[in-house]
Amino acid sequence: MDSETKKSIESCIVEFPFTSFGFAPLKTPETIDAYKLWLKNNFHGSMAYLQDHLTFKEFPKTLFDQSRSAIVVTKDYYPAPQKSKLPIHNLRIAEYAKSDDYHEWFKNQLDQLITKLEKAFPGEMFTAMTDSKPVLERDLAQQAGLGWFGKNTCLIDSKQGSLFFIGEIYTSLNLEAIKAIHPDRCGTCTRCIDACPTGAIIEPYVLDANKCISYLTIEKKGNIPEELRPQINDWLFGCDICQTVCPWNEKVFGEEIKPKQAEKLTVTSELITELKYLLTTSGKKLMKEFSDSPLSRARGSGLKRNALIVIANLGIKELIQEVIECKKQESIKEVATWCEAKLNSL
Ligand code: B12
Ligand code: SF4
Ligand code: SF4
Repeated sequence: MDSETKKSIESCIVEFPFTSFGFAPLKTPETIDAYKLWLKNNFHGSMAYLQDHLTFKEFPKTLFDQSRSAIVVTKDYYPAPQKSKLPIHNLRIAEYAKSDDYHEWFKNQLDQLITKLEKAFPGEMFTAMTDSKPVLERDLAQQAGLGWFGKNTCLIDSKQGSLFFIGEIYTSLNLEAIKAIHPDRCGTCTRCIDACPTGAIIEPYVLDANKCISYLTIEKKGNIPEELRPQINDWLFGCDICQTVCPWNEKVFGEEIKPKQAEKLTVTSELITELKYLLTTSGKKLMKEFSDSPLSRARGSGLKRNALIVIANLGIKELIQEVIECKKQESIKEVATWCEAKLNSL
């Protein structure tokens, strides 16, 4: 890679509000064996697509003809770069979900970057992705020098923390890394492992998704195992605990990031109104209202299921009638019955 190529790409990238970027040649990821073991142990739960993606992740050049390397980009999501129009402001949702869906706006920014790159490099191939194609993104970003794998499995940068998305552009250009591999700075710290309410980080760098609140509230279809429901506490969608306790995020974002998950939410009339809205609005209407938001990933029935768990955990007896009504819907009947029993036992 000559310095002209590097300079030319950099001058295209700096026009965008990205957090950091680097380059990585496409090769078998260093951590592919960890990925294979993770799948073998069924830590991916019902996310069967992660198994189907194995070959493309192991041999990245097979995903697109001509691709040889990747331009890897990160974008901070805290504070929210794009305020979403969600009718939810009081319930606890993961920070990344407070913006519109990054699969849209971040991907659009990457596509706009491609338009510039195509002008600068006519005849070369570029394809943008962010959590949208079979790419082992944390490994790729680590190879591009954009962070280290934390014990919570998130990629962390000592200046940016870990509250960022990863996106990449595969290209036919032959690019070499421009940044050194980031050293592991977890040291003897185990804060994320100790703070995880469900024990999902079963050992440093290994997460069992079956136990993770993020998986349970976003990805899992159907019922959530009863023994895990109390630990979900008041998380309606996603979970940030293993990141907000991390000293590297505290260092970047200050004390404000720390107490976010410390105590239960106060039950206010606004909070009750939001939960009532989730229970009484049809699944179809919820999907329409949340169409631009990451929350749509859980679908209407998933959001209602999560709301019922939050209601039970916060002991919101004011919503008992709405909870009983939910028993009429087959997909949430079991959790509504469980929630009713919890409220009645108070
Ligand atoms: C499936 C998935 C999930 C699953 C499983 C998460 C997981 N840790 O695997 C669930 C639904 C739980 C999830 C949750 C979240 N996710 Co997610 N998720 C993905 C997805 C689609 C695949 C991840 C994957 O391949 N997992 C497989 C396992 C084996 O990989 P891993 O856990 O990352 O582990 C790696 C390292 O730990 C390392 N490793 C393993 N053993 C060892 C041992 C040593 C010694 C070392 C050094 C390293 C090491 O190798 C592994 C493979 O590279 C990616 C997008 C993509 N295409 O890559 C986004 C992605 C990882 N998710 C992302 C985000 C933002 C989240 C959440 C923060 C959302 C939220 N707030 O609820 C949480 C974070 C939870 C957490 N602690 O990971 C971002 C992460 C950005 C970052 N800074 O790291 C990604 C990259 C999406 C994106 N494009 O931005 N996610
Ligand atoms: S996201 Fe929450 S539940 Fe999942 S590993 Fe982190 S702290 Fe545990
Ligand atoms: S909390 Fe500690 S162990 Fe966990 S990722 Fe952060 S620095 Fe590493």
